[in-house]
Amino acid sequence: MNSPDTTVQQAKREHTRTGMSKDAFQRDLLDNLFYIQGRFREVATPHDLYMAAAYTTRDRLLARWVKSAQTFKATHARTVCYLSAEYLLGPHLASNLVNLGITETARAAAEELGMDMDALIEEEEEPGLGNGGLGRLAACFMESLATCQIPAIGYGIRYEFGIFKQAIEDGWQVEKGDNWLRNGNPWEIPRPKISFAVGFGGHTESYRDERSQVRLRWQPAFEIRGVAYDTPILGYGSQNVNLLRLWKAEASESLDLQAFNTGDYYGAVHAKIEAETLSKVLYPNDEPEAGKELRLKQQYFLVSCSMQDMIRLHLNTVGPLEGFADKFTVQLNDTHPALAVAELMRLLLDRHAMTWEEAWGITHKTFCYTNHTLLPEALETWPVSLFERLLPRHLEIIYEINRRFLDEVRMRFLGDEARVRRMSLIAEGHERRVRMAHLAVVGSHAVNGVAKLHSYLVKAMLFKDFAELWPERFHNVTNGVTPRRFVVVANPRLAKLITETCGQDDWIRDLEQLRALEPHVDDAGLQGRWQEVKRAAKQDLAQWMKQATGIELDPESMFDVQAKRIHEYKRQHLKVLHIVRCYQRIKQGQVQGLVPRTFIFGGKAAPGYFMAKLIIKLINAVAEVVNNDPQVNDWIRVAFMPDFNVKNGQRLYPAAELSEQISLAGKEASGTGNMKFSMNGALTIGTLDGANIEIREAVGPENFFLFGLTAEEVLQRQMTGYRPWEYYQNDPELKSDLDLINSGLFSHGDTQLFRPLTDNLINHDPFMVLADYRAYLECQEQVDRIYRDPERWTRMSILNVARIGYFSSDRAIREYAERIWQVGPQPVLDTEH
Ligand code: GPU
Repeated sequence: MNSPDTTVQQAKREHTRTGMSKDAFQRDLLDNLFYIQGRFREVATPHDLYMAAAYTTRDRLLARWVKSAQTFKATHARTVCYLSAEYLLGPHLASNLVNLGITETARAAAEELGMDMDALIEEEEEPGLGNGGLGRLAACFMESLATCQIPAIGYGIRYEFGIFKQAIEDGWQVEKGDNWLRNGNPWEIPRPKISFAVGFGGHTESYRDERSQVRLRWQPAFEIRGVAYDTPILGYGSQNVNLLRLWKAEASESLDLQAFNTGDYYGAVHAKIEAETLSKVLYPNDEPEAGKELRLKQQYFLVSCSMQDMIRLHLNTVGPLEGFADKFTVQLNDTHPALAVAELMRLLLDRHAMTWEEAWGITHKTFCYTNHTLLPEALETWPVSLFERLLPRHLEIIYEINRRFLDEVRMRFLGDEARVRRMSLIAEGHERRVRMAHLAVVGSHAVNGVAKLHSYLVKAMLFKDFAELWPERFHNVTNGVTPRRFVVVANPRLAKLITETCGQDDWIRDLEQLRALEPHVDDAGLQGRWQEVKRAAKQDLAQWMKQATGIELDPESMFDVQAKRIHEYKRQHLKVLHIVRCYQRIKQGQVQGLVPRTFIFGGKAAPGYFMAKLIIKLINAVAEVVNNDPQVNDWIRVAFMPDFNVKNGQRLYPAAELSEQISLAGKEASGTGNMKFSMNGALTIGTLDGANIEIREAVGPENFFLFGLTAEEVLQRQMTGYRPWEYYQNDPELKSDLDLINSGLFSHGDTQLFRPLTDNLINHDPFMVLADYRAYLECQEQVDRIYRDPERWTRMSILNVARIGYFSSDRAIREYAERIWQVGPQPVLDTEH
């Protein structure tokens, strides 16, 4: 509370518009309500109040933003450009308040006006500009870059419709449009002056330049424009603000003009609409869209606008482009932006008249590439014919990159034409295709995977030939997540308890300091409070779930959660088999040793992924039977959280006690949900896959429930021939669980509904669910045993948090900065504006 005296003094010192005191915040809240929303307190809707709070918060970060831009300009700071087709940002308000350090001030200001800050925060609709882990990683990285004071620009697409909203109807997933911009977006600033033409189609031609050199140029058939929309990304405990620059597609003016002049009004408007479809919608698949022309156009649109913008910035600040790779380092977030390699080459060759050698030297020094998957179906390739039609100049450049590259391969591996074919940027076959991953590896000086095992497999399997040619190019940077959003914002009670126990809140910007919890692990006082914090979060979730789904959760039971995209390799159906087993045991009276549990699922299925949608239906079908059977619903309940997104994830992580990370070993590149759960005190049951392995090492094997085949065993089984039906025939419980699913019990007598799923498991089982079933059940019994000893469980939970510091995205960013980007911090000073 400010006394009247200090308030007066503060008001004098403070900028009248952006003061950080409670009174200034309060005044501006009302001011913005009036001048921006045109409302007064009595008639304002919760959404009006949210908007007023958002603008009030935005005003307060603008000074930092401008200061950052000035600093980076003046110091010629080396800048990281993160190129990503996805940013799964989550709501901004709460996290910006935390990073500005004014959460309590804003809360108090709102409260005095009779507003509930939590209700305002709840009003915000999140920008769902991503599918899952890859998009959320980009968002965590942007926040950590600012926290680590590394100048960065995130480039992406301003999709008008983000990832669909998921509703559950009759147990099935139903997709609803995500019209997130409907009510306006207070966090972005449009930059109509920052816009670039992007060409498509047409042909290439040669001409003689002023020095009579023969050069090539591209004459596109049509052009559209990309316009910049900027969103500031705040760091925590630093004044640094980084830029997220998203491109919106619009009709190019020249095209408009042409049509209007010829009197073709309809044609002109139509062309505009056509152009705008380019950034209309995010592809809702976390695998490439086979042959979708619009998707390739989106990728090129992103890449072309971003590379042109970097060149503009370079010419404006540094000057001649020779030093481009010293000013910028560009990270390719998977292969979606890999075309940037060809686009930078084109710009340097055709627009800036460099020689091939000069242009390639710069390009190769500029790019780095992160691979996020080993799944063959997720590796992007595009038909050469599509390139020919859409990007003829880029295809020529890719051919020339390939020609020079394959010469190098031939020199190193004389006579090994099989290797040349394997490594080529072009896959030969009945339809020739461009391999985007090969383009990314050849065009970058650093390639990394996202967890130790994954990076090892990238080198040993996926890019084996490349690793033999260029071993020094390959790295590992294990993923991380931001503790600001996933602990401080999502779980304020836990944050408070940690701060009180550690005696300070430095852990928020230096997560390794969570170690200070460890000496207190046996302290009964801490354990009691730790349990209360978890209990309160479970109650919050139960309340939300009741209102959202009608399902009543019992906060006394263990909350066992699997939340992630629905995918066969992630094995949500293995979890279902466990639930069916529990159901049968309870029905048969075998409740000895069983612990009451609530099974909670969350996750979206790609709209065209039939099997994933059937898994959702199965979960809800089992839930319906289990939850309505009084014989079992004291023991177990099942809930499917609709529309799992960042916002809903923030409700889930604090309440989870058991985190399900049960993918088939070797399939999950890293996983990042595993880190979010553990950071909130959930214990993990998991396979030796992705970052699970490193989490287990960090928290101690005795504090992690491990089961299942190793990646190596998986490969062996697959080589010697895996026969899932043998498991089905030889394990009576497994057989009975699968048979029960087919009995119609969960499907109102329909014995065919789940056949595609069960038949696939019994006859093919590509992700070895049946092979890991028994080990999984046994491990779950171990979970029950330990849960029955709350002290022991709590101890393990505290140790998970105390030792999870490594998985902060700040650590990941520091590793990229040192090992991949060679870039250091550029602090922005806190001076009067
Ligand atoms: N991932 Br490729 C996605 O979310 N989308 C993709 O298109 C591809 C990968 C995920 C991985 O599945 C996950 O294991 C990883 O933690 C995450 O990227 C971030 O690296």
